[in-house]
Amino acid sequence: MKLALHYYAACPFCQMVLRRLPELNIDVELRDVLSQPTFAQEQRQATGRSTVPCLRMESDDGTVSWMYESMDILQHLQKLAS
Ligand SMILES: N[C@@H](CCC(=O)N[C@@H](CS)C(=O)NCC(=O)O)C(=O)O
Repeated sequence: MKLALHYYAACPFCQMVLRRLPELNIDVELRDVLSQPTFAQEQRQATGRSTVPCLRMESDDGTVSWMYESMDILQHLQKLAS
């Protein structure tokens, strides 16, 4: 499973997730959608939304799914980390 967090720095909901990442010790690629618009474009094409934070999850068979809501993302990452 490959994980990537779509975020931008000024977003407080993103900061909530970002702040917790070090303690979770889980490998999450950080994708700043403002400095890397192709990531924003991919997200919008896949989900029809551009809200951040958004967690991109790519399973080993290449299937990609997306998760919104900072609290849901945190809970999910906590589950994966434990
Ligand atoms: N309830 C959401 C709120 C997320 C949210 O409002 N994100 C803002 C940035 S701080 C956003 O992406 N707004 C633009 C949009 O929704 O298209 C969460 O907790 O993740």
